[in-house]
Amino acid sequence: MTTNQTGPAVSAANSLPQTSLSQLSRTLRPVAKAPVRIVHLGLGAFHRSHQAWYTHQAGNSAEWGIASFTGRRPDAALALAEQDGLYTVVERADSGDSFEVINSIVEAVDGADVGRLAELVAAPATAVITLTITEAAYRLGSDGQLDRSAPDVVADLALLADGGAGKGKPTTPLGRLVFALAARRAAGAGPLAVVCCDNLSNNGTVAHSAVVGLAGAWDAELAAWIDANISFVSTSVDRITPRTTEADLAAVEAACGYRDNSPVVAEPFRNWVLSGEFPAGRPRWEDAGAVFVDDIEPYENRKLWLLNGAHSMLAYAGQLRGHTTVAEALGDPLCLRAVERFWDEAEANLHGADLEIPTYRAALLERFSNARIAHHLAQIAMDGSTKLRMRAVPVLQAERAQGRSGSAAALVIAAWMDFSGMDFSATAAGFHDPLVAEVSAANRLSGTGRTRAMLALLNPALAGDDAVVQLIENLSGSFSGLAVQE
Ligand code: CS2
Repeated sequence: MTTNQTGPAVSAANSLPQTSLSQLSRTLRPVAKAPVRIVHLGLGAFHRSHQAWYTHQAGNSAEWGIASFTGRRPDAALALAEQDGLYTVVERADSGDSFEVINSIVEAVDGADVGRLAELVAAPATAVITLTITEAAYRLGSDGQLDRSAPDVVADLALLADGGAGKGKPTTPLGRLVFALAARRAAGAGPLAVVCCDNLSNNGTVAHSAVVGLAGAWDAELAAWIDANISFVSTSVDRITPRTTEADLAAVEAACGYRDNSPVVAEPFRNWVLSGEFPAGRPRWEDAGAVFVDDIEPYENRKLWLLNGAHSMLAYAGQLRGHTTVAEALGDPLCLRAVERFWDEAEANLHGADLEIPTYRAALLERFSNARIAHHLAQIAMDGSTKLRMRAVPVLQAERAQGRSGSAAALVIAAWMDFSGMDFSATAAGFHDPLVAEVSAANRLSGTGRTRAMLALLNPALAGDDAVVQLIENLSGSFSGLAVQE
């Protein structure tokens, strides 16, 4: 085992008595807890391996504590609160694991506690709000605007219209955020930065329009205040972080000698590119390698198309071929070939001197084939209708605008369609998508009608293009009937 030198002293494997992480908190928090200056929405594995890790590493980390709120369920907050916010990042390389205890999360809160959220966001010391609420949670329609007809958006708008503090509290992450920003405005606590860390193109702009759209439907003056006072920072985030398993808990206990109920396993690679203003200050994330740029789009597209686009290709093609993890799917020549062809198309539409695409592609192959990271395709396959709008549709559109077919990008969409028609009754993950009802309705059609209806969920303009519909229909079945015998 190796341990990371920058972490608190937990390096002596098995030298500690079997104990829980909370019992060690005094040793592991060498100084007093940092004050809350960051509020996070979306306390999950990725937040802990990425933003919380970067904050822990920042040179001024003692000044920047995070209060992290869960989304739908309280479990992650309860587990983390029981160990005083401390948890282990297991960095899983091909060559072995290293362990580091992270202490930047100073408060872990059930997302339903909207009162505490409002209190913290309204506090003058709070300078940054980070978001990992999932792509689907922005509730964007296929036109890229807030879908005001989504049932939970309708419900939140009704609650907000009721005065927010009335009978109930908003349940969507953005509804909660808008409610909390109203409290900040009322407190006169001034500007801050909202940092979107979800895999969306132009994620700062998207978060801005979704938040202002929701606020405006409630209170036009609040929307104007948000516009004038809240900086929406765009970021490209990257660190492969599969869901934590029981085996991971056991691995930490065996190597570190303490029981951690909330460890997180991640690859050694990490990347964070940010663009935007921080009117109330920020941690020195650059100390941990974060990069601040003026124009984020080329970096964002490189990551969304090459990494996430390939992930989606592998998720659908791989599961149609009977694979379970990214590394397994990449080992299948048919899937690898589909990924390489998709990368060729994406690359032709990525411009920027310092993007170093060949190096980036080579690194991706290495990262994806890290078989010690069991990254489940079923996890990546979720919410395909939202993800493909960012990962495959732009490449297909760019290719066609150049007079080329875009068949590799179309293949991602065809694989998603085929995948959505699989029999999920025997699978634990099932088919998970914000448009599950619409997908089921489309799957009751057949032939061109089905293809067109599915495509309309991603992009109505493409669905109106007969040539694209035909292209995708012809590609349907490319990975079916070829299931690999395990
Ligand atoms: C994945 C991402 O689940 C998914 O959709 O493509 O979570 C991916 O692992 C991260 O963006 C890597 O940084």
